[in-house]
Amino acid sequence: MTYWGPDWDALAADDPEIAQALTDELTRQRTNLQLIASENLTSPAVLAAQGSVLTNKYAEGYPGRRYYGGCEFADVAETIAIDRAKALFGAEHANVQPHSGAQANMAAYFALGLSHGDTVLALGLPHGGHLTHGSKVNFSGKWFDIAAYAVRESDELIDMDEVRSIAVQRRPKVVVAGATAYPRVIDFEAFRSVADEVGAALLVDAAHFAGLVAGGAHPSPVPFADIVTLTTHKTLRGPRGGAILCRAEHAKAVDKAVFPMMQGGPLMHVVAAKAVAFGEAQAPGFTGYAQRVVANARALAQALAGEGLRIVSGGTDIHYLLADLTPLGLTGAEAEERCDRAGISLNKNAIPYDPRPPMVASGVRIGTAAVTTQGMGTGEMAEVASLIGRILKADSEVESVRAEVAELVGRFPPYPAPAAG
Ligand code: DSN
Repeated sequence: MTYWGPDWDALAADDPEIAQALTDELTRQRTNLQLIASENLTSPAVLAAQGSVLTNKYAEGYPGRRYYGGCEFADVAETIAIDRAKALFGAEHANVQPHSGAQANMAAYFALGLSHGDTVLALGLPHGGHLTHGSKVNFSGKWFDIAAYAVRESDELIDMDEVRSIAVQRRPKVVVAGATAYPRVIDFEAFRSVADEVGAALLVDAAHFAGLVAGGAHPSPVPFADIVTLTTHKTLRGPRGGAILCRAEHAKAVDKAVFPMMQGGPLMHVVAAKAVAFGEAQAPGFTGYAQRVVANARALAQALAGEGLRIVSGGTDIHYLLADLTPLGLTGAEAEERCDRAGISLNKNAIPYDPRPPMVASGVRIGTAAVTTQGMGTGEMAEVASLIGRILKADSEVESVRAEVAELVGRFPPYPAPAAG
C-alpha cells in the first residue's frame, strides 16, 4: 500500500528540533504514569489518520454541500464519521466538525437560540463544572446570565431539589448537565424533568464520559437531552476534538452554529481520525475497556483512601476520582509538582467548597482511561496507589518512586520505542 501516514524519518531530516521534542514526548508517554483524567492514548490507526494528507484539504460546508472543489474523499471520511457517531450513540443527528469540546458547547448554545443576556443553569466551576458552563473568564459567563448550582456540602453530590428550585426561580432557557470534576453518574432523567418544568432545553456535556457511554459502562444522556456535546480524545480514545449529537429537530441549527457561525474550514484529518475512533469504539472489545476503566477508578479510589487521602463523595462511578489532600497536609499544587517529579502525571483540582484558589487547590483529580488502555488492571491500581501514597508522604521518595513508576509503565508500553539515533 502507498505510504500516506506520518513519515518520522522525513521529520527528523527536515526539522530535528521538533523531531526531538516529539521523540521526547513519546519517551515521556512510555515511561510516566498518565493519570490525567481528560487524557488517553490513541491507537496507531487514529494517529495515522490524524497525521494524513487530509490536513491539506479545505472543505467548508458539509458532505455534498461544500464551498470548495475536490472534496469527494473528504466527503467519504466525514460521512463515515457521522454515520458511525450516530450508530454508536443511537443519535438522530451528529456533527463531527467542532475543533474542541469548548467550541461544541459554544455551538450548542447558539443552536439552542441563546442570545446575549439569556439565562443558563449549570454546575458552577468550583463544584466541578467546565469553563464553558458559565465561568466569568469564559464567553459563557461574559455573555449569559448564569444561574449556578453546587453540590451538597454534606455528601458532595448534586442536589436535584436545589437544581429544581434554582430553575423555578431563575427560569433558564438552557439547563446544562455535565462536568469536568464530578465523579458520579448524573441523573439525566431528573435534569430532563427540571428542564421541562421550566420550558428550558437540556444540554448534556458528555465530554468526559462519552467513551463510557459508547462502551455501555455509563447511562446514555442521548434519550433525554436536546443536544449532547462531547470530546473525542478523553474516554473515547480518539483524536483531540469535539462532536455534537442532537435530536433531528435541532440538526439544521446545530450544523449552522458550527459552520458558518463558529468555525471555518473543518480539520478533515481530525474528522477522519474521529471516524477511526468511532469505529474502534463500535468494536466488541471497547465494552470491556469501558468497564475496566471504571473498575480501575473504583479500585484506585479505594486504595488511595487506604493511603489516607479523602475521596470526594466517597468514591466514583466513572473514569476518575477527586481526592482531598488535606489529611496529608498538602495542597493540590504541591501534590501535582511532587508527583510530576516522580513521573506521575495528574492535575491539581479544586474540591467542593475549597478554601484555596484554583491554582493552589486542595485536591487532585486522577483518571484511569490511559492506564487502562495500556492494559493495567485493578492489581496495578493497588501499586499506583501505593506509589502515590509514598511520594505524597515523603519527598525523599522521589527517586525510588520514579524508578518503580518506570518499571511499572515499562510492563505496559503504549507505543513502540522511538527509533535510535
Ligand atoms: N481540560 C479538560 C479537562 O481536563 O477536564 C476539560 O476541558
